[in-house]
Amino acid sequence: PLPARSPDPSAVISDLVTSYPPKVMRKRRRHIIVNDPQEPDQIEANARSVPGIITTRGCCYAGCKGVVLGPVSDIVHIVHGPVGCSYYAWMTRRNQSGNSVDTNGVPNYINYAFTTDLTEHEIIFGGEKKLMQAIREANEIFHPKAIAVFSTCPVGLIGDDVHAVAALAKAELGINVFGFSCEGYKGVSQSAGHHIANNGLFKNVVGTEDLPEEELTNPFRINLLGEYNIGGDAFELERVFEKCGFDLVSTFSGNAQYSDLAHAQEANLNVVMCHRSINYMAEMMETKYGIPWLQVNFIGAESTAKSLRKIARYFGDEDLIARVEQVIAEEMAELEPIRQDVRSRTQGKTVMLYVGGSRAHHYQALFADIGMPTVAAGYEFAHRDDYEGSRVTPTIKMDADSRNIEELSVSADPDEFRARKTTEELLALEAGGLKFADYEGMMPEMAKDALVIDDISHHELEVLIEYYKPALICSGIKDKYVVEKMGVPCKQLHNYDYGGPYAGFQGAVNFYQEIDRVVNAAVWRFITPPWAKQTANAD
Ligand code: CFM
Ligand code: HCA
Repeated sequence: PLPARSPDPSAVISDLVTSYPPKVMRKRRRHIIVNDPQEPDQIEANARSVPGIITTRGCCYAGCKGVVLGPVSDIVHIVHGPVGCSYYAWMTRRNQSGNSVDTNGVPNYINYAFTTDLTEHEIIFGGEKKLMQAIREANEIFHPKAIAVFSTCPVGLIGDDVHAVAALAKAELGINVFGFSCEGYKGVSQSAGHHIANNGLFKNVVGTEDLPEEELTNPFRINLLGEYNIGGDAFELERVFEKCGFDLVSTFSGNAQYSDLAHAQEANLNVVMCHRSINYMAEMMETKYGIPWLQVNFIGAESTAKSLRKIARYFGDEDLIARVEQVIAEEMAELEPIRQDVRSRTQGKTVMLYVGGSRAHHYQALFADIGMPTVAAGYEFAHRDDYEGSRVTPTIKMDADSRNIEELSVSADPDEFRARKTTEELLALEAGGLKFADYEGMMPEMAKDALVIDDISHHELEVLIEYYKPALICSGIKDKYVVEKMGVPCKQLHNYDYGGPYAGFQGAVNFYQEIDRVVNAAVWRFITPPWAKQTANAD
């Protein structure tokens, strides 16, 4: 629940938008909702930001290259564009890779920034030749398994055909080369880039390799979709999965190598962390390979336990379920004393979260672990389904006599799906009360009367700080220091500042301890926020 002394949300809303011109006011108003978890209201999302408003969103190229493809460590990612597009995306997201250079012969190019460095000459005469030259050069120096090419804004404007160049290079070099038309200006945010990346990966990489039979013995084979190994999150999840007995076939795309993605179709289940960035892949794999997917949240100890149980329940194996329970018990026993101790100092302190397309939801669970209520939250670029969730929880239903599928939640052709499973497997799934894509969203899990704001502007954030005076704000680099100058600590939930991992059990412990230090640091008391100074002057 919200703290008793929370401000009246309707007063807050009118102050949030009151200084805008009428048209902008009407527009922005539709992006702000007073939450009702039982009946989530419709929120305007995934719409164009109002020009002149300071948004924290990123671009299509960022979503495609930076987010979805970038973490794959042994693909050479060539940015076709001016040098700045490559340079300013270099290492800032803190996606990590476990393979050091040339471990087992698998290279790691994460520390490099490759670009064609488009200049005036190419803008006028075209950049395709320079791109071809860059691909050849990268191939000669590094001999990678694959090269991906990413278009930046000018590429679309001058009309370079990156796909034609990639096809020529593929034929010439005999390695997989593929391009992405992810020009920054496309769509309204990085969300468009996620979609383009998903489509390209599915078309050019997934299903191009197989696993040998001996690697298919564990039936609990999963892909982890939408986990990008920021601050080492994927390392912790790999540890937990191994302990539980799940075989992690591939992660899209944290700590991933090209081949992992190329044989991802060998998994039996897709578990989806960041729905926003990778739901397209889950849907396409379900349709083409009959692999069902379910949503998970490994942020927060309670959520991690819940998600592990969900996966075990899906497979329905008694030994697996028991082992998962044992892992949860062990991990919780270690974590619980630390959580209790931290909680004694964090209980009731409030937090606001404005991040991306999934963390503003997921991290609420981690704060709930230590008794910190979320008074307001929003995404930069998520869609309505990420906010409102879906009440549809379809199950598999079988006619036991004819052994036909009567009802199936997956969008795959039922016959094709059945062909991949034995009747016994299907009956077991049905008996286990299997729920496929049981969708979760931000609003159903937030307190009543909490404020939900999409694509928040800097102005609105300042108004909210004055009203709520939260103990902590979670956001990104574009507003971190504005917030801290107002005397409120700001934790970056994109790159975790210098910290992490925060996922899983050990990650949760890291986070509890850091948040404890941040919200209880004396330094914030010595900063006089601007509104306090204004009041003093007025008096
Ligand atoms: Fe998914 Fe992400 Fe996020 Fe995202 Fe991003 Fe990110 Fe994010 Mo920054 S994929 S939506 S586009 S969880 S880069 S690792 S932190 S905005 S909340
Ligand atoms: C991006 C990447 C970003 C930016 C973070 C921020 C990230 O959107 O291009 O604004 O602080 O996580 O690195 O989301």
